[in-house]
Amino acid sequence: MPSTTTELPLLSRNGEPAPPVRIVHLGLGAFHRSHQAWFTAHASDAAQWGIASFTGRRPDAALALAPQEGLFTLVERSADGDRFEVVGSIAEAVDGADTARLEDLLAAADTAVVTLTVTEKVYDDGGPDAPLGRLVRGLAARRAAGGGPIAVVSCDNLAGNGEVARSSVVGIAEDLDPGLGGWVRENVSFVGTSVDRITPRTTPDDVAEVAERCGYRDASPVVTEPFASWILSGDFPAGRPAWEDAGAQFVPDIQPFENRKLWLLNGAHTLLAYSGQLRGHETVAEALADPVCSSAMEEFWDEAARHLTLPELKVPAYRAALLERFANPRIAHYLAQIAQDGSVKLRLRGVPVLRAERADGRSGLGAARMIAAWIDWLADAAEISDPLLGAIREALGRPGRDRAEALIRLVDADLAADAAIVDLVHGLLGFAAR
Ligand code: CS2
Repeated sequence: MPSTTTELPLLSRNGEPAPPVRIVHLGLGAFHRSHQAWFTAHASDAAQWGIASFTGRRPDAALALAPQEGLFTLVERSADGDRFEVVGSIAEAVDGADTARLEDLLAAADTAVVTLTVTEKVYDDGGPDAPLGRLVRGLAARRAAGGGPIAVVSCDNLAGNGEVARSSVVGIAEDLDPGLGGWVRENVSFVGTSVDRITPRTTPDDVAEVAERCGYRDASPVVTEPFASWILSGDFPAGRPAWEDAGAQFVPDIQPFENRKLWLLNGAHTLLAYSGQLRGHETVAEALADPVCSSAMEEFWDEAARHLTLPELKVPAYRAALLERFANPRIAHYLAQIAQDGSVKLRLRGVPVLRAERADGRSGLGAARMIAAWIDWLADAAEISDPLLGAIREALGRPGRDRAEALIRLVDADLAADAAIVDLVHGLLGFAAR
């Protein structure tokens, strides 16, 4: 065994070819690798499906993966220990600024699928240099080359992500050229999905552990939980990998599944992220062990569950599984990471439950508590990362109930116009105080 990590060989394909690119991905991050790249590598036809994965704002992930030929180690971390696996489905790791490569690949008839993990907030960003603007220019190249129909698969945590992607992409295409808008409508299938795999940030300790346990150097391993779920709904006009071999489910109607995931998993995350940090916790597992946080979570779950009525959703079993996943003592999932972009996440994770509860004549206390925890956390936070940061700061400058109302307005204007909701949220402030 060499004495230092630098003497170890770099992870490599050892002359074996990478699978041919037939999937283009935008948003090369850890979640893409633990999820879509892993599902693709586990399809029975994996040898025919390579991914060209493009970074978003920074090229770092491409710079780390390119020297190791797109390969990376997936560390599946369970309560009992770690399992290591080299994932080979990423055939090319590309700097997102390389739009010429993106356009070439999208123009190619062999490219059948585009997957997206661009984060929730990006779907509102119609700028030409934003990821969806780049995608539209790639689709223009496909139209010009006669590349044929293609599927776009959003893997972001948004209700109706397929439809949201469709309206953003069609809107940008139409602004560019009405003919292109029409082509997109007719040739691009927007597939809706619900994606799930808890994937915290990789730490330097994880990199060192892979070197020690695997005997090679990997600059960019990914750590994830054993659980993985992918539920999809829509057409793939140019084909797709046999993802069902890896456990993906294809359903006629995605919405109930997406609501279950967004409300129960992501909603609980958001509630724990704010209430937990207010109480001095750093990780999901720590917050869960605090009865103030866990009882707020259960209260919110009870509300959400009233609107998740399809028997196939198996809500009690799903909740039990979540408790186990969140408590995984070896996954350090930082609350600060989840707390980012709160204005967007609350809109998707808490507001629909609050509205549904009120429509049924109930108070929506559990969902209101999620908003209250956010407001308290904003007032206390050393660092806030949110697309509405300027407006948040302005609202934080106001006193008492006005502040609550201004912040609620950033999440949902209708809620802020309802005095009873503002009073409810305002009255809940401080519930997670230490
Ligand atoms: C989390 C998600 O950061 C967050 O907002 O709620 O990334 C969550 O871990 C994934 O959706 C799990 O599948």
